[in-house]
Order: sequence, then structure tokens, then C-alpha cells
Amino acid sequence: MLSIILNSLGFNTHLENYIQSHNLADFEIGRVVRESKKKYIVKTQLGNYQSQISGNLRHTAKNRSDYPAVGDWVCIKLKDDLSAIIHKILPRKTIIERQAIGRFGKKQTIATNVDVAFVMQDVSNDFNMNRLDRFLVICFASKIEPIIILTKIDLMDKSELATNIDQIKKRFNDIQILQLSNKSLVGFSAIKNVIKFGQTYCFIGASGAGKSSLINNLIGEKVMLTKSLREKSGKGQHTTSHRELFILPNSGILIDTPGMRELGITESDTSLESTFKVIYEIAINCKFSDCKHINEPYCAVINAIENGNVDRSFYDNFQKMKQEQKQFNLSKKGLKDKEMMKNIKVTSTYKKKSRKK
Ligand SMILES: Nc1nc2c(ncn2[C@@H]2O[C@H](COP(=O)(O)OP(=O)(O)OP(=O)(O)O)[C@@H](O)[C@H]2O)c(=O)[nH]1
Ligand SMILES: [Mg+2]
Ligand SMILES: [Zn+2]
Repeated sequence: MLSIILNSLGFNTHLENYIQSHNLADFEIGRVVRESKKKYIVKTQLGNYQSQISGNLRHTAKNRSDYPAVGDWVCIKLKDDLSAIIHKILPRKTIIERQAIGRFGKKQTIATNVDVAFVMQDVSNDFNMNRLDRFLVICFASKIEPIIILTKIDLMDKSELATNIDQIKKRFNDIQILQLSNKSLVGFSAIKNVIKFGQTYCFIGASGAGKSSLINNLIGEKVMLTKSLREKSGKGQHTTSHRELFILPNSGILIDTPGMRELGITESDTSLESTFKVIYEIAINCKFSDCKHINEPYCAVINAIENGNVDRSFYDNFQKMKQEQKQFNLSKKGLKDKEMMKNIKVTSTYKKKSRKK
């Protein structure tokens, strides 16, 4: 039986069937609504519980993705009225991740079980098309539908806004673009209408884009702290420093995330094809099927750049990300080989020891 609370958290019959068929009915089921330094708050139909992972889960965890993240459905055992232990993470529908900062070949989980990603972009003072490309790669790598929300439209004139929107449409002709002022609330009702009951929406974008401001406006109270650049003590400091999930009454589920500065991409094969679709479509007309679009004759992509049909910076970003993806795969392979060598060493030391006995 689906409880009303779990239902409004996005619980569905698919999860219920999994629980039944895997004999997990003795556990309390909840969703991770907040995570900070491997401490979790899990919301269940009985209330919120401060939770830690079980020893077993910790010992078997190999990667960051083996730990719970905001958005996860988990099986817990209650310790008392306030705390619980997480024993199992239920299979994820989707996982948003990026390359872990400074740790090549490793990934960092941003949120899980997300249906739609709102890619928030300040269109006035901090408009950055190449960053937008990166956020979209992250969405496509996770197979999550992106919707672009351009914020702070109150701070610019209409013609400048229209030019920026045209620029985005030239790159991405089939992604929905919404406009918003968190101040005057122009565009707010259109965003509210997109949000559907039981669906999970993750807000991603650079620091200061207005993610927490929009969440506060949707919830109707100040659930998240928001700050202007002026109010921040250090330059580039993020206002939101943790990920948190909110239920919008009778509507969807919202996940706020800290602004991301570094957006390293991971290995997904199809994410570049989806993000740079415009380039891939043009490339069909290159003379050579293995054309790298660098200096080959009769290259349709180079031709499109020269004709102004494709922005050079879009193309440059594409080539750069292709390189990064190669690098990620090499680093990942390097890490795997290292791990394998370690295992071989451990096994041979073990064998030597047991022979001595
Ligand atoms: N004029 C104007 N200001 C906005 C708008 N949206 C947000 N702001 C302001 O921009 C600043 C940053 O907004 P936040 O909502 O904190 O941004 P954030 O994306 O959550 O930033 P991080 O938590 O650092 O990732 C605040 O001072 C907001 O009041 C908008 O549409 N128009
Ligand atoms: Mg914020
Ligand atoms: Zn070509």
C-alpha cells in the first residue's frame, strides 16, 4: 500500500514491487532528503531520521556512487525516535554525476532518481554559453531531460535577452527554454506549470544563478538561504553548500544543489552526441566518414563554421570536451589497472603466507 507521504515523495509501484520481490518489507522505506559529509536525513512516512550507513554498506562501497545520495530510496532500521541506519540503496532510475574535482577517472554523485534537470543560467551578468554546454552534457550523460531556465531577466532589456535566446536556440533547437525573474516573478507561473506531481526536479547551475531563490518562491517560504555577490564575504563563495530535497505540496519534488564551478565530464558515449547534435547532424555530409573536422578537405562542419551556421566557440567546446572524455576514460582505465595490480599483490602475499604455514 502506497502511503500518502511516500507517494508525494515520488514512491511508485515499481519500487513497491522491488521491495516485495526482494523480501525487504521488514525495513522502513524512505528517501534521502539531505546529505552533508556522509550524514543523511531520511524522510519516511513516520518522520525524518538522522541516518548513517551500516558497516556492511561501508565495507562493500567501492566508489562514491555506492554511497547514498540525495534523491535515493533507502531501506532503514530505526534506532530510536530520531535516528536510523541505512542498510540498502534501492536501484536508481537515474544518477546525475560529474568528474570528481581533482580526482581523475572518479565520479561525484550530485543527485539520484531525477526526472527533469532545471539548468539555471543567469542571462544578464553571468551569461556563459560554454558552461551551458557542459551542464547539458551532464544531463544527457544521465539520460535526464534538461529544461533551461534563464534567470534575472528583470536586469536586462528585451532585445539583448532575445539575442541571447537566439544564440541558445542555434545550438540546441529542441530543448525547452523558460525565462524567469525571481524578483518580479515574470515567467514564474510557466515554471510552476511544468512541475508535475510525484516527479523529481533537480536544480543545477552556476553559483548565483538563482536556484535557491526559485525554490523559495515555489515553496512560498525561505527554506534556503540566498545571497548576492555583494553579501558574500569571499569571491566565488557558494551560498548553498549542501544538497537538499523538498516536497512541493500536491506537486513535484525539488532538489537544490550548490553552484558548480568545475564541470568535468565523464565517460558516457551518447552525451556528446546529444549535446552537440547540431554538429553531428552536419557531419553526416563530410566527404570522409572518419572525418575529425579539423583540416580534412570537404568537411561540412568546417564549412558550416565558415558560413556562420555553427559558432566557432561551440565547435571549440565540442573538440575540448571530446579530449576531456578521452582523458577521463584513460584515467579510469589507469585506476582500474592500479586496483587490479593491488589485488594481484594482495593475493600473491596471501598465497606466500599460506604456503609458509
Ligand atoms: N534581479 C534578480 N536577482 C535575482 C534573481 N534570482 C536570484 N537573484 C539574486 O541573485 C542572488 C543569488 O541567488 P541564489 O538564489 O542564492 O543563487 P543560487 O543559484 O542558489 O547560488 P548558490 O547557492 O551559490 O549556488 C541573490 O541575491 C538573489 O536575490 C532574479 O531573477 N533577478
Ligand atoms: Mg543556492
Ligand atoms: Zn568533417
